[in-house]
Amino acid sequence: MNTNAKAQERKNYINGQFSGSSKQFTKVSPVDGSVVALVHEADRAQVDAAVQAARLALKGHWGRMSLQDRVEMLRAIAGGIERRFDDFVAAEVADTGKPVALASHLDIPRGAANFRVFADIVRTYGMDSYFLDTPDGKGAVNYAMRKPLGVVGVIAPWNLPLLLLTWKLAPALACGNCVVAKPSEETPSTATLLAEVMNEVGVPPGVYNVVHGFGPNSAGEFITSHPGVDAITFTGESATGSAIMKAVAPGVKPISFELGGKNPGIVFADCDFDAAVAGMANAIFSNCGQVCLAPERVYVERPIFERFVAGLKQKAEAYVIGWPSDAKTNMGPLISKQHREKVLSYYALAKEEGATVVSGGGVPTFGDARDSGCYVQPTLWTGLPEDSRTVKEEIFGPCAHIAPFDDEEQAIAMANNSRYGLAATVWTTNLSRGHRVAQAMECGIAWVNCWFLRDLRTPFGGAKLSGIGREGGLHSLNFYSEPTNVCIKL
Ligand code: NAD
Ligand code: 6OD
Repeated sequence: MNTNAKAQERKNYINGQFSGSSKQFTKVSPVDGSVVALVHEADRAQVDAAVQAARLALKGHWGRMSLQDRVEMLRAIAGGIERRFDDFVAAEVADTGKPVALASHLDIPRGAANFRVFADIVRTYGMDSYFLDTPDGKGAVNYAMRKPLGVVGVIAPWNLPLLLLTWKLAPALACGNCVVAKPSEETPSTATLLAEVMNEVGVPPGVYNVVHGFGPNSAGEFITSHPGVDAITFTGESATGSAIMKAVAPGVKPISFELGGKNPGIVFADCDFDAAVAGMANAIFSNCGQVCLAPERVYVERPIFERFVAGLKQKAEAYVIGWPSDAKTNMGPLISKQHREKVLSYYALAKEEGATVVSGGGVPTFGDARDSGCYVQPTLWTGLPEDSRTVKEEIFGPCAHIAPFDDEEQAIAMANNSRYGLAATVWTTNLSRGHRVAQAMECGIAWVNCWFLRDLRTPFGGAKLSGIGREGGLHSLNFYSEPTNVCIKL
């Protein structure tokens, strides 16, 4: 697969039509700096048109479509993604530089699966209904029913572009909403391909609109401040979440936020050592560390500390960093030059703060076009105090600090000593301890002897700075719909 293929045009998709803009920006490959896409930035009028189209679609075909037909439409979208699987993989890889193997096994299959999962769940989605006794003996029937929220603004990040867009889009459509979506400026492509699929399978115009652009003073802000948008669902940085919260406050709109993390991994001396080393390495380094759930703080029980650090170092140094299309590659570049500067600033900061660099800490060199890309070395540190910025702040790169602990209570306290609360992973063969520690974690999802594994019907989201609300299964359907409580006196 050639990431240097001719640059693609990525247009907005409004009311079932692809529309260009007077202003365009280039999307460059993080692999070698070549231009991969020319992106049409939506102006305010185009965002208005997208919102207007979504409102009309709500009143039109989509609003009147039976649940069964909508479910069939969601399945058709999943099928459409699968039919164009190679196109989606190529587009995701070109934008992100992630290994083809990763996009083929995770991003694109999950993009399709999200539509199938919510097609299944929405079919059996029921609500409360009660019979009330009344003094006249005739009674009343009280039931609640759910309606779409209306027009939902979906704002997505760049790390798992199709997966995270569809994680919100699929339940929003399942509930009968229409959507104005804004993919990240770094990853405009799969959201645009999805528009082609929507067209191909006959999703009515206006149901799914895509507007390209940035956040402030661009499509992101035009959506969040738009009076015609009824709800905002957002995945991204906590600071962006805070800015969006301010923008939606005047309209008192529902929000669902999946935000940043500084996740702990806790490894007890009684763990299955090899499984824990492999599992933690995978959690820290997958997608070049650009996963909100990745542990950047690792706590290891003192008797196995040195051995564990050595084991992780060996794994870090075995990563094959390279071309996305090379089957041996299991680590790609960071998303952009700007993000690489941020990650490298933490590599420098860790040293200033007194870290021992166990592994990595720099930039790999290749002697070819990849030297113009955004690669960094997988990096591990020890020796930092818990209040150092490297241990406190989200870096979002392939790196982690490893610290020892002496007992369970201390491990829990260290893990919870964070303003974030997204995820935790605990490694132990003592299942009672696994339950105990998982339940003590101040976060939205706690794994024991695994990571990233979950049934999509369970709640997903974060505590503290890591988010507001939960999505997944019925939790998503609850967010993307509005109940009306009806009581009928008989
Ligand atoms: P980001 O917040 O910079 O951008 C996310 C999206 O918001 C982009 O589409 C961007 O254009 C848009 N945006 C930026 N400013 C905006 C504004 N003022 N108004 C409206 N839209 C705006 O995040 P990112 O760099 O794309 O993604 C990385 C971050 O996302 C990390 O912090 C990571 O932890 C987090 N993340 C969280 C989850 C989760 O499920 N909790 C999942 C993935 C990523
Ligand atoms: O698996 C998911 O549904 C999900 N929301 C994953 C988030 C990953 C963050 O980078």
